[in-house]
Amino acid sequence: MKPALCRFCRSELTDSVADLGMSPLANAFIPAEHSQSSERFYPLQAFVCRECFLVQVKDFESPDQIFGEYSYFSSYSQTWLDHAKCYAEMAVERFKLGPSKLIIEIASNDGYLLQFFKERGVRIQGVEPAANVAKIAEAKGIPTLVKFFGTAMAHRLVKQGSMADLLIGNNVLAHVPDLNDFVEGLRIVLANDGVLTMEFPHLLQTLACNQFDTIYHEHFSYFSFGTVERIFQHHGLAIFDVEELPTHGGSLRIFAHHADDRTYSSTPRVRQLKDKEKGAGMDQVATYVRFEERMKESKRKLLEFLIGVKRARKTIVGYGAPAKGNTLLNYCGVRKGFIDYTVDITPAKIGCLLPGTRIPIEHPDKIRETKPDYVLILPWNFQDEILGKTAFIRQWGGKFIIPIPEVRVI
Ligand code: JHZ
Repeated sequence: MKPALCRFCRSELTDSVADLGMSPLANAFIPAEHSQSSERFYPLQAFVCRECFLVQVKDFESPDQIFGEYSYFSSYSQTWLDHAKCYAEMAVERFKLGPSKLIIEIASNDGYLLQFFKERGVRIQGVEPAANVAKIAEAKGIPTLVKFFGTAMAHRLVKQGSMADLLIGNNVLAHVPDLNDFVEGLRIVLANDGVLTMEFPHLLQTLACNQFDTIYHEHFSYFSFGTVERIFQHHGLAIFDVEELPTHGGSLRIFAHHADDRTYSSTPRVRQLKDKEKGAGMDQVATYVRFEERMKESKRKLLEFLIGVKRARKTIVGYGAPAKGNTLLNYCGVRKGFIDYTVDITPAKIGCLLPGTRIPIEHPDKIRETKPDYVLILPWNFQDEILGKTAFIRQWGGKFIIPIPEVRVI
């Protein structure tokens, strides 16, 4: 079989970073009435490109199939809403955004972010391909175009006179199969003196913190700063500032503008981060390839721990039904013999089964009813918020299990 090609630079992909075996789509929750139906599994393996160091999985399903009806609603975490509000306040201040300015957000989801700009009277436009999610944003009064973003959409926006003074894309870059068309679209729709900010999980942290569960088919690509800078440069965009954020296990927020725009000069943080990545070996294939062994060892340790708990006749339930939890459980082969059920506050997930493992998703109240000995926190990125909400399990001696970077009990 011929090797696949890098979706950015078209080099052959020969180096595996993580082979997670066969997995279903991580957000394809199974409605209870389909519990007896079969489901599709796809190879889940990440490769690194030797030329541009873009880490990526092959695409097996179209974005339509993955995002057409989406079960992820950004507003179901207070931590994330607080983060969004904080960003909006910073952006209004730093980029002097008033009623004459237009903000376009790509992948605006349920309006979790644009609502804070709306409150401040700035003009807003959301772009969100999942109709069921966009409907919630529309109900909040956030105008939303229900379509995938790319050069076609960018030309359409420009034609109607909508060029972005601030263009935002949070946790969307990983979800784009045609990366070049997407980034070219960003360049087209960005006003001449506009600013683009994007947030995405930082590959350096993904590798360093063993976050193999964040690899799933919906995340087509995984980015270091160096690789994003290269992709942006190729499309006439220059990154002038960057922030390291604690969100989603360690993310970057980049600030970019047109390569010929001199409004902002590059901050020292750009050089510092490049040095940090070089120091971490992000320009060497060996750094990426090493990841696989650590991932395998994590699987063994988690299983060893869970087997010990079950042999001691203790009960374990999950907290959360995040996409990453489905990679973790499917890769480690953790099914109902270990976990009785998981809980989630997202109404669209409650009553469904997890893809692959078929673990039922219940309302969080079920934890108080069944008093489990252990609660496995699947969205470990929100562990502080979840630990706060479920501290009551201590009343009956319950404990929490955090699976990433290595299994840990608290
Ligand atoms: P969460 C998401 O991945 C989605 P996921 C997406 N694929 C992406 O790119 C990455 O983030 C970066 C629930 N919950 O965000 C809500 C509670 O029930 O970690 C969610 O179902 N109670 C676009 O899906 C899940 O947990 C709570 O108190 O891996 C969290 O999912 C909280 C805080 C959350 O990610």
